[in-house]
Amino acid sequence: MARQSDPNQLLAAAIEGDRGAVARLLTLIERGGSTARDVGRLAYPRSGAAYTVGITGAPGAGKSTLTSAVIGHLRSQGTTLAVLAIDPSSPFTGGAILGDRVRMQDHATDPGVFIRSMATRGHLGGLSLATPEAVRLLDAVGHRWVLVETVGVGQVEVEIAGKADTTVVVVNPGWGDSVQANKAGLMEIADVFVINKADRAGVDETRRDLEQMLELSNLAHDAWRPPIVATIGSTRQGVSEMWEAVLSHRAFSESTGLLEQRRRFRSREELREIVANRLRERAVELCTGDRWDALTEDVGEHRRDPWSAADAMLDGVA
Ligand SMILES: Nc1nc2c(ncn2[C@@H]2O[C@H](COP(=O)(O)OP(=O)(O)OP(=O)(O)O)[C@@H](O)[C@H]2O)c(=O)[nH]1
Ligand SMILES: [Mg+2]
Repeated sequence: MARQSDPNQLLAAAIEGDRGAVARLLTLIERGGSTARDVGRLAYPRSGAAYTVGITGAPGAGKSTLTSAVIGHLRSQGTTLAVLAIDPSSPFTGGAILGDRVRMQDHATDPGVFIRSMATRGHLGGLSLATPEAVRLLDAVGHRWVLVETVGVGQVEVEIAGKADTTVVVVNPGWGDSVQANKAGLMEIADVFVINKADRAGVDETRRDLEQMLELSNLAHDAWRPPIVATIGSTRQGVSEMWEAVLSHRAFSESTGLLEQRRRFRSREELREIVANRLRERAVELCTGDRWDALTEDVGEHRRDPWSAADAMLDGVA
């Protein structure tokens, strides 16, 4: 077995198909810090061939059920894949993740699927940097399809969800009344809409609502128009149509240059975030020591305004 913490050896083992090594590397990424950066540097040159599909929507919309159905669909065609379930709040051993595990356990012993839940609570820059890094690792060890399940509630979650090559937004009949999702944000990132729980009433109204919102969003005539697919996750009804819609979007993105354009945009944003994060870490280091104590004392005593105190702290810092 590879030494437990050496990223080089772990990556070599992971590329040879050692699933434990992949899991261990993902844990290192999850923890953040300098080891996570080492893993990222090693994985980077080997990445670039995977295609990522984000599955997002309100809590309980059926994302995990659909993900599990998509796994079944792809595995029946002999396609291998990796799945990341991103949980923004629970720690790695938390209960919510167990829920995902339970629903995906049909696939637990299938060597053609790698499933992992990720949580990165408490890290600076946490999820938004760890998610692309985790995807890159799965890419580097040979996965060609990576599915990422994220909850589309807040701004940050929706931003993470929108970082996939194709984003599937899962809604339910009666979505119009739901307050548990960032609707405007989800409308913006959707490449495919899925109305799941189509066994319930209100599918046609929801379809009309979505179409109306698409009309209002003023899509350019040559832009991709997100298709709307109805599914029943629990019986897999509509799941092959949902996957067909993903494949159509992929073909459109690849042939029009949209994919390339999105990936460039994403890498620029990631770089910007890494720089901002480094500066934030540097700020934490900087705000200690005698000079800091003296300046905070001055500001506390109203002898000095915080702006000039900050200037004094930053004096000589590049
Ligand atoms: N009636 C009905 N229930 C469904 C359908 N799809 C999923 N469910 C049920 O809806 C519940 C939530 O499904 P999940 O797949 O866990 O939803 P999720 O979006 O992954 O939930 P979180 O990860 O907690 O945000 C479960 O009890 C499913 O069995 C469907 O098409 N119809
Ligand atoms: Mg889920």
